[in-house]
Amino acid sequence: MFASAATAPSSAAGFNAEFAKAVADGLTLKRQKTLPPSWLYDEVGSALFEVITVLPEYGVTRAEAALLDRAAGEIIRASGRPAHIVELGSGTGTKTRHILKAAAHHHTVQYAPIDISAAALANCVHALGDVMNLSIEPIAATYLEGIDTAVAARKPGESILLLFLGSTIGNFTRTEAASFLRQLSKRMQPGDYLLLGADLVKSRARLISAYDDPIGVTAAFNLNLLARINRELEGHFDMSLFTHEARYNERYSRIEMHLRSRVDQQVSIEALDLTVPFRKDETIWTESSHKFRAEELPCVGRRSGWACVRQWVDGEWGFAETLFRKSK
Ligand code: AVJ
Repeated sequence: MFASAATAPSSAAGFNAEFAKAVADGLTLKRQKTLPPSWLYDEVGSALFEVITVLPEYGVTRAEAALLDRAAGEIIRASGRPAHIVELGSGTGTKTRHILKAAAHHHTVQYAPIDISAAALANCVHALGDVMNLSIEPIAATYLEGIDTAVAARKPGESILLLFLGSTIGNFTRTEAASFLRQLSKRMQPGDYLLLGADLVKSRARLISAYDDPIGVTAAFNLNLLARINRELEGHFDMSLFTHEARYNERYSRIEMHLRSRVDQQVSIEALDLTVPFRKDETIWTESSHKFRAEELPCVGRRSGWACVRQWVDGEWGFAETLFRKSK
């Protein structure tokens, strides 16, 4: 009676109409059931993702952090010492710290992390609160809405450096990525820059172990999506009846994460008034993670209103940081 509200896990969150709609839409598709990857990141999923970033098999985050550590000064100089830094997604700030410190070395810099998760923004503000000469203005919104807000705060003559790090771009198909970059370009002014972090194509074996690690953290990260449906939408998924699967699709050079049903089964989701049938071996496709060739990235930008200024590549893991200037 008394302590229940205080002790209930905050992940036993309330009803989210957008999540409900995404689940109802994705699990009633006739051919391939799918769920968008953004829903992997509730409180539990975000904590599991943090663990993924330190796994020896997942080199993405380490490679990017090392690149940004090494190149931060050059990036800031090459982007004309921007007065504003706007980041799509707030992460924990560990990678961004290098850039912010380099940018705020000579003058005060405004930093606007954009994230739909208020909890993620709070973590970010806390993590970066100690960087000198930095004014942090978090924006709780979708990426494009957030950019509109951030752009409105700029004064004449001040330029913006947009950060889109971590290979989040990889969640888009190549067509979607190009149109998203075009949307970004449209919102920017001449003299603005974009720094894009993208994971590169590497051997199938390395990719598979990065997305199907031996201690099962990525499996837990993926299965948590079903647990989230149970928590938030009164679902009845039995996690032991699904297995995590990471496939490499050579044709599109992307990892595809799935949850595979071990048996024929019916799963009810009470809050949606829905019963979902699964055949044995049928899957829910939960994420795509596209891998790029370093030379491909300047071309993608060029077709979407961004001219490549410079690229930094980590050859050990295979990760690229590409700096673009708004073209037209
Ligand atoms: C955060 C989308 C870049 O695709 O590598 C990590 C997410 N999924 N392991 C990625 C993820 C499984 C990650 N991104």
